[in-house]
Amino acid sequence: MATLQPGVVLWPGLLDAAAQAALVAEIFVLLKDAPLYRPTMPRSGKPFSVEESSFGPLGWVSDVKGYRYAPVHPFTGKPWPAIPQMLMDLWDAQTRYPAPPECCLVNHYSEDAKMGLHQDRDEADFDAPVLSVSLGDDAFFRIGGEARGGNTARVKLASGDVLMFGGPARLAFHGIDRIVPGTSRLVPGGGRLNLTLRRVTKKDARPGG
Ligand code: MD6
Ligand code: FE
Repeated sequence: MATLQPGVVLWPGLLDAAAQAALVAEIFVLLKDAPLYRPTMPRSGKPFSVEESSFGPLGWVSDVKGYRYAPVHPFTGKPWPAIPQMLMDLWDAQTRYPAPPECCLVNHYSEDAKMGLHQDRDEADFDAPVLSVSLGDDAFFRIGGEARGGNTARVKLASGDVLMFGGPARLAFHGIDRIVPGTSRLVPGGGRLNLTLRRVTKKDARPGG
């Protein structure tokens, strides 16, 4: 385990090869029901270079109207599949947060895909960390502080690595500069999958207030 900066914890290779293979197999079954699609940027409508889907009661979506969480897939109109139990257990073990994640965002990177510096701030609950699992090809992850334009550090994420963002880093800017194509044979068709588990609503929120 390594603390990269206050609130950013990396567990290199936390998932072994068997766990990674089982997880990828389960994800591809769920993606038949909730296919990967290419979201678009707010306002400009420019397509993302990554493809996305989600699992759980709320999925993260982006289109010309903005970023938000939605209970159904934007193209199928169906509820998202449940988050795999293995990821629910991983959330409990690594975050010890007293409420379950509500969204597992799936990002799929083919060789030219990247993700610009961003904050994860569409959640109502910033007390909960975000937990991220990397599968497949290596990627160069960039992390900075809470202000855009500050110093950043770069770390290589490999298949099976688990990263947690919370506390003082919950709103840190971060992104993926690029992946390193061909460094893994785990993901069918190549590339990288990243799963981010998020708590979206406040843990003591009750329907109707
Ligand atoms: C990625 N990850 O690794 C993108 N967000 O492909 C994220 O955007 C991310 O890894 C919040 C917390 C951890 C992350
Ligand atoms: Fe993020």
